[in-house]
Amino acid sequence: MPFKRPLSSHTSDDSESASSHDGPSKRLSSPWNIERDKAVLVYILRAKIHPETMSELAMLVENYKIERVNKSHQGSSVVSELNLELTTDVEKADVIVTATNMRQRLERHINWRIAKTKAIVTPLWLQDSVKSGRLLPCGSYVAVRDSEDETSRNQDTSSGNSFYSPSGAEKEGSWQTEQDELIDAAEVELLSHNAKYSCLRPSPLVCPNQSLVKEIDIIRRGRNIEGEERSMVSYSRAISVIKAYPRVITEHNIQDIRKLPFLGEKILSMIEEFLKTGRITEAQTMLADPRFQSLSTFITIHGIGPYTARRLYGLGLRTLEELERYYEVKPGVSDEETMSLLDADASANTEAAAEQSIKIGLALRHDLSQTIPREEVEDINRTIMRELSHIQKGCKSVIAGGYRRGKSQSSDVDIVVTHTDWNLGSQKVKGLCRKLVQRLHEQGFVTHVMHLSGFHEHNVLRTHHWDSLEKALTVFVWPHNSSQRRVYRRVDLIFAAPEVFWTAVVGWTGSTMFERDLRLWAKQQKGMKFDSSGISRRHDSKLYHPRTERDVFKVLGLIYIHPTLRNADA
Ligand code: 8DG
Ligand code: CA
Ligand code: CA
Repeated sequence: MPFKRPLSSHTSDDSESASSHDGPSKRLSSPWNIERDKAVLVYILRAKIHPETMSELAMLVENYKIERVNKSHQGSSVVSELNLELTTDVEKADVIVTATNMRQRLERHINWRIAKTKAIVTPLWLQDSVKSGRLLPCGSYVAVRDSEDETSRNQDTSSGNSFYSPSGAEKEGSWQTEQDELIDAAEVELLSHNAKYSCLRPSPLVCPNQSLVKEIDIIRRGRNIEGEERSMVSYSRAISVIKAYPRVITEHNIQDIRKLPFLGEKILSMIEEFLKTGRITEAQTMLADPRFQSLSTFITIHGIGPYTARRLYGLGLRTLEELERYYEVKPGVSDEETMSLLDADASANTEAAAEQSIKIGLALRHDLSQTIPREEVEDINRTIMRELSHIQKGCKSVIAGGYRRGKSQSSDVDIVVTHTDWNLGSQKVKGLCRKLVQRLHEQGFVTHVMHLSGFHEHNVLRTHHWDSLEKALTVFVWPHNSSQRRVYRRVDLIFAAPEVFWTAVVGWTGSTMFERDLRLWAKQQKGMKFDSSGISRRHDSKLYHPRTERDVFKVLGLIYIHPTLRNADA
């Protein structure tokens, strides 16, 4: 669950009026009830935390503090509001960070009477908060099950983070957004960072070796744009293994790293080079290569994949301005007849549609390349679900993608929708995607549709669960704030029948490598087929209809992994 924030926290005017109303000393930065400029005091309980991890956590706070102070002295306008201080006095602490998940164990070190007045969270909360530069909602990071109530009360009383608790009219049940599970520390302990499949490993958003991961990712990107698929997957695998490794890699523990899966001699020597120099020569050479630069830039445009990027490069094109001229696009202007897609055949996957999609992506690239903060992602979901409730009551949604994995900024919004009626929902969502996009267009929210696909008729040559998803890749804009410049956002809408809703949510939550390994695990270890639109058993085509996300993992014979631990990519 999230921190409470003022309803209109994104406008500076509102925060000013809040302070003049309440007086600055009363203005609260969060429901922790900590005054705005006061630091959040963090007590890290040593028990069960490896000494190395302990010092990493402490360093994390200290380095962050130094960076924040420096920025503030330099008069930077991006000084984070997150103000953390370590304390060794648990009584003074606002938050207790612990790897212990049992109340009895915690009580061996801290009096419960004191502990229960604090937020008690896992180390991941600290790592993710520092990474995102804000006090993250604690609900998903509750460490001790017994403390859930206390933790919620101590830091967090408001509605939706990755879910939205309807208020006012929405409470009447016309639509809802699903709540995410909490992290269960005991369950996380059952996972192993040595496992061969990333769906068996806990992979945090930011890992202790993040700068190494970023460097290797440059080489992975190089392989991707050149179409070297096998090599790209090898680098993706290596990255995913490092993402799950829980300690900082140093020259002293490199022997441990040698035991991890998928790290061949070449990668190991790159890691050694990185440890010595902070760089990998091959990555740096790539960054300096004009071809790498052009192709990397081209694939940032929606609709341009590596293959098209190489074709355009082959035509002598090098910059986005040259692409604009080639496609006869004016920046910021896109009055393509894209809405005609609404009338076109559902599977209009023609070359013309692909080119149209590139033209839109190119024209709107300045907006579409901007990331979207979590609050706006939630606003977009709320708005879309409100519009949907005018067409069909009783639907529910989950915001999937990177948002669900805990990213503070998303490049687009992925919303998976179904109907709450288990028996009749399938009929009720049929055709809804197209109707919703039509309505959103009429209301001025959707300006373009890059792709629209409907339910396919049953086709015996396909496995049947391919029939069950409807999908619209759209461009969304806030229509009514004429005082501000409108910003175009990419929004993916996915409609699923109730029986495949949770497989769709798992499939669209990612990350990409996590998904790849889920499919591989299902096939190699379970004789099953998994994709966003369903799970089936290969030998008799039996279909599974999981009722919860946990059920998806259970059917696949996997320990549940919280979405924030599915960050198996860089
Ligand atoms: P971000 O860059 O958007 O912040 O990160 P992301 O949310 O992880 O990336 P994404 O490109 O929006 O992809 C989200 C997940 O959705 C990812 O795991 C892959 C999956 N996905 C697509 N396209 C499709 C598709 O056409 N079908 C299915 N089943 N899954 C898809 O991106
Ligand atoms: Ca996304
Ligand atoms: Ca997406």
